Amino acid sequence: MQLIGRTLSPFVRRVAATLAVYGLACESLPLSTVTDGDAIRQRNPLGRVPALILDDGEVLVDSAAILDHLDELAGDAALTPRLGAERRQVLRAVMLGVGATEKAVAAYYEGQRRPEGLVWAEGLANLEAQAQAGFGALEAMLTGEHLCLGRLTQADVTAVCGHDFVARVMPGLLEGRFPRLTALSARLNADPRIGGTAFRG
Ligand SMILES: N[C@@H](CCC(=O)N[C@@H](CS)C(=O)NCC(=O)O)C(=O)O
Repeated sequence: MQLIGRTLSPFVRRVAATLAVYGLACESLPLSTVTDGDAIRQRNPLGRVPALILDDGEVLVDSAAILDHLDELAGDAALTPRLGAERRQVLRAVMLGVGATEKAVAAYYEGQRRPEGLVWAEGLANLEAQAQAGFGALEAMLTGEHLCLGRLTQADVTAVCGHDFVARVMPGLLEGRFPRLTALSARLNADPRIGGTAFRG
């Protein structure tokens, strides 16, 4: 398998971390959406990362669809339970993490990638507030070591990948507001399977 994209992207990173937790071998092709657009579009017409190329050449796009496949490979060790109330609970927390991260990524593009003078301040503030509300909901859920089920799940992995992205590119958005999430990040990053996927660029 080959994973397309740099782990600066929280969506690429949650795939890379999940691969590592499952012990699945995968080559990394760290293409950047900023400088390698053509090469990414050859593999994903949307020009987005992550994409996962399977050994037979099939290409999976979007981290959710990729994780769905990896969970199938992992069987009972999957980080998202297969059925029922436990699955719903984990997926709710995963989607809060995904949603908060999507809003943070959009805020990053609005605030830091747009030409100066073309930034829509009200829209940016709204995106930041949405991201903070999502992370705030996760913070409120974090009453123990993990977000759900008292053990490591995809909710933890996704939340930490989103948190770490924001801590790196927009630290002001976190600014001590989410201490339990920050502590979860420290705990998960101490695990080399997850810490080893942190972007070092
Ligand atoms: N829903 C997608 C989101 C992926 C995504 O937004 N990737 C960003 C990098 S963080 C990207 O490729 N942006 C480039 C673009 O959309 O042009 C997923 O979960 O994989």
